[in-house]
Amino acid sequence: MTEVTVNEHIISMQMRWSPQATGQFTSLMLDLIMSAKLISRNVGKAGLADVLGATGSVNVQGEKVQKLDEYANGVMVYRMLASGSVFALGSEEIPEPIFPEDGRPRGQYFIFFDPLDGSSNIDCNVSTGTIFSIFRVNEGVKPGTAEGLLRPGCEQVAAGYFLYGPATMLVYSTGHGVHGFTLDPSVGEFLLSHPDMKIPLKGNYFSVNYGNLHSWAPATRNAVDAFLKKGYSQRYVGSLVADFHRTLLYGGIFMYPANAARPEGKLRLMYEANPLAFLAEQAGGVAIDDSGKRILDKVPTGVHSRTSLIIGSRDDVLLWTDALCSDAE
Ligand code: P6P
Repeated sequence: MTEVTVNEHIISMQMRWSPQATGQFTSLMLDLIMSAKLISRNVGKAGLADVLGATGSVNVQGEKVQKLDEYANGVMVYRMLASGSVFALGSEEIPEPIFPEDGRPRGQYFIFFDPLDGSSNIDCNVSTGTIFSIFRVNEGVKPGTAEGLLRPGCEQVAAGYFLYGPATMLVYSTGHGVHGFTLDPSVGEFLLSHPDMKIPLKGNYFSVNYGNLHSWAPATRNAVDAFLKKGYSQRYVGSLVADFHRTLLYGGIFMYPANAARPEGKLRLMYEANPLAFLAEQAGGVAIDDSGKRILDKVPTGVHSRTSLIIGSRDDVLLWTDALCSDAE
């Protein structure tokens, strides 16, 4: 089989779908890929170098910052700002968006990312990931404030994630299907391994943290239990990228409903729910919040807006919605 590198794939997609492109998006993606290779390298040697454990600080989310969070965020911020393709960037680890300094090259794209999702699992060698969401900046938006960046996910021009697992993978979409690449360490390249990914219309797995059972609303509990009654198997890694990747490949449903502690939901709209919802829909799946609203239609109120997330196979999300409504009757 002819081995296709991700660089070749991105350029072929640009030539096919955006012949008038300046190449700035391609350049941004290549800088993103280099960032992920560096993060993958450090995640991969976690137990052998002094990169495990927490830094002792707490981020804007109130979460303990792991040493690898800090490293991953530093690599992403440096390379995105140096790319010359970026108007602004927003990160889970940073309170407000960052803009290239005056006089530095500024591009037409802005990117939101979770530099190392699932990092609380890193010390026990569970898969983690980097999730990214890319928008084109609108005419007239001035740098310096988040105002022009808070756009609904349906306006993303690209989204994806890097999965640092037994293999390091990149799964991304520019709105023309979902494509998966696996890093071949022997050549240091991401090679096309999962062309045109489609999520099965129905799966046999449901993925939820049952530890939140007693803080769910009765309708939520009823909807989650519907999968138990249907004989689905439960899988929950506790690392969103890993749980979503399994759902994308095998089908099924991932649920993080609102609960008493998190009435607006736990996951972040801009750099967790939106990019995965973009991929899910491109792969023939569905992504809603637990009130049934399409994730990609939700207008963020802030860089770190949170949402509930119900995402996966079309028929399984329908089962959730039916169960929720049947309880309401
Ligand atoms: P809980 C990891 O911290 C994360 O943001 C996602 O990767 C993951 O899906 C979720 O939180 C797990 O949350 O409350 O089940 O531990």
